[in-house]
Amino acid sequence: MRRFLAFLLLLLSVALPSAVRAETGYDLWLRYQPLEQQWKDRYARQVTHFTAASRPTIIAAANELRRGFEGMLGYDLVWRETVMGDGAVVLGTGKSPLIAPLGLPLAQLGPEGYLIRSATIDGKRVTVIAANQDVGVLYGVFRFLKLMQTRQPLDNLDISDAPKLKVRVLNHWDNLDRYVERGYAGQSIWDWQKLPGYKDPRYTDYARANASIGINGTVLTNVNANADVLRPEWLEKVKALADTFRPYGIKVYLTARFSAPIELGGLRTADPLDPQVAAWWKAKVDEIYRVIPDFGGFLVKANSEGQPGPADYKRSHAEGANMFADALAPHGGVLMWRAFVYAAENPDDRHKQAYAEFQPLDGKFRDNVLVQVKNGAIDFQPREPFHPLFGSMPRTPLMMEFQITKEYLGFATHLAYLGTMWEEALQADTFRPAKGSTVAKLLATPVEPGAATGMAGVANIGSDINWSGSQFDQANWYAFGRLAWDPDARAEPIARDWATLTWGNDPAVTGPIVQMMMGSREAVVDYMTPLGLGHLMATGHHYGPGPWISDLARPEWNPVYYHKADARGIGFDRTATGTNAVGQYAPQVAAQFGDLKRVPEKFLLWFHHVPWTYRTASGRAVWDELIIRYDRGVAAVQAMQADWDGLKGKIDPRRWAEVRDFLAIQRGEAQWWRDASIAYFQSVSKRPLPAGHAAPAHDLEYYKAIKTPYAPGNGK
Ligand code: GCW
Repeated sequence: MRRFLAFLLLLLSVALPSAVRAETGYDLWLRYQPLEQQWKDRYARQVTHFTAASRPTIIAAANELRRGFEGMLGYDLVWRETVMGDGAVVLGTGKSPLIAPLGLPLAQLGPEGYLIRSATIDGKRVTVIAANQDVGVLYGVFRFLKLMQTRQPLDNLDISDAPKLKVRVLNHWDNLDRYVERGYAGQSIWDWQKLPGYKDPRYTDYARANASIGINGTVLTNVNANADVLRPEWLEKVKALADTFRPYGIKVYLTARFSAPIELGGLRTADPLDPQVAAWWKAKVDEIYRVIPDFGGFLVKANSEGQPGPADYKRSHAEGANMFADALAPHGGVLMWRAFVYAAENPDDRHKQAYAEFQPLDGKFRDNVLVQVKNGAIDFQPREPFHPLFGSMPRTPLMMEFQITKEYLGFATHLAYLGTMWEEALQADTFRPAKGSTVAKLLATPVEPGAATGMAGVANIGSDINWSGSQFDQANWYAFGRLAWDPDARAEPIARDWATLTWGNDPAVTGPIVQMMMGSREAVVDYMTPLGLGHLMATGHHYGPGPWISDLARPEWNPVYYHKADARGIGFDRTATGTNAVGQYAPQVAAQFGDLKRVPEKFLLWFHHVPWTYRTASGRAVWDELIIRYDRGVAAVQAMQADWDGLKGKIDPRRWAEVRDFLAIQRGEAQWWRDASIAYFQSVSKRPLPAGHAAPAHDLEYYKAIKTPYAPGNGK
């Protein structure tokens, strides 16, 4: 009997179809699962071998092709350097002797674009993946593999693409002890202690994943910076990572702690106008470039949330940034300077402070400076209007900063696809200088020919086996890369691509998944911060609701500062008669946001303080509407749970079960948000709940008493 059982088990494990084999999520969207037989047969005639040069990036591209073919078709492509035959995939730049005679229109593709073309060489039908530089070939190979992953025909190809932004970087808020600020996916993947001696193979997979979506840089360290990373022994570790990433077209950048000349250099000041300080930085930068010749540059957070900066010496942000920029310029490095500043001493609306400080500096930054601006003026809330700096500094390269990690959108467990949020920010019309000047357009238009452009995403990557803390958070990494490549791209097709690559090609699977993703961020908005509310999260770790919090040292740290609810009404008056934050936008935008009749309802309480009885678009009082939104949010999570249940058996069991359990956590936390928020706001408004909407399960004191001091990711 026992033997029979063993036999049965063996049989089972052999017979298990690949679609239900346990997957962990480690392979991300590069799973290269076996194709259906008809596609194998079809592609097998079209791709037989490949020819390529033997430079590192081309080798990386060829290795990826091999990996893809082995996974999808079950065999390796043979590398034949010279023999040309039908079905060859030819990789190379326009200078390659096989490609040059084709006279391909490569010129307009720039250094990173690519072209994929069906062509005839020596009478043989081949596919050419060509570019001006090797990295373009690598990008083309990933695109080619995606065609196969999504079952597209490979005959008569004529595809070309090029990134619209130059600097496409991840920002890791990773500390040197591997703690990740706002990280919900485990520890930092940089195992500093073992570097440079041991290079975890995971670094290569990280580089592959990034290259596959066009990311070309990574800031390894937290913006709340530690100067130690600039010490020689640490630079050796950084070099090891840079060497691993280089073939994938990824440059490394570091955060520079403004006070490093004092902490490391023993100087008495870090004043950017002090010649000794400038000389110290110049020497440090020269040293870095001796170790890492293609070092990308620095990212600096200065005079914000306790970080040192030029204001400590009564110097401007431009004076601070330019000192670094001058040291980096001879090496071709860039300096990314964050506009995320607000000051304890400044009583003005926090919404206005970055604009007030930076806008007057337009034109005062060196050419190799990018000012890095968060999508909204407060801080990565589930919904914010676009930052008024976009369009307001026409002579300064501005880059976008999005937060991929979900500090304010439910950490790793809540399913929230951020593509829709980012599309909303990118497609916002700044009206500067004129109608149609969307944020996307401004980002992609250099302020003068050749000037830098860019986008940064605060990474959600950690040591968890699935990289991002959840299967669905991988989609946010993916979407960030795609939008950094093309800020005019749309969230839905990106979600569709990701779903197909990540969950398989069955429309019965991808259909519901895309639908879940597309509604998911709005659900979070509804159950956390509906109708333009924001920053109501509990203090410090930002886990869970805390709309009642009012006792923190700085006014703008308190949720009550943001919602301003009282017996009469709710919302932050930022109109001309309030703080006039609307005055920082173009007049057309200000006229819309500032007018109660015209403001989009999604921003109602962001810009206006209204009585509880204020009639919203639905005809209901804002109080009733608020309750309805909270419940709508919870219901949307329940609907996602039902959708997911319907996919049981169609998805490999381990990933399916993980998502099911995370959705259950999200459901519980959505309810918590809804109940705690209603209990609090009701204690202020003293109004009854609209008919059919249940009272919170507990009283307000119960929710106030919930403490979660060990919630992950808190700043230290
Ligand atoms: O979102 C807030 C976070 C801080 C972060 C800061 C910033 C790195 O709560 O943890 O610090 O913004 O963007 O600098």
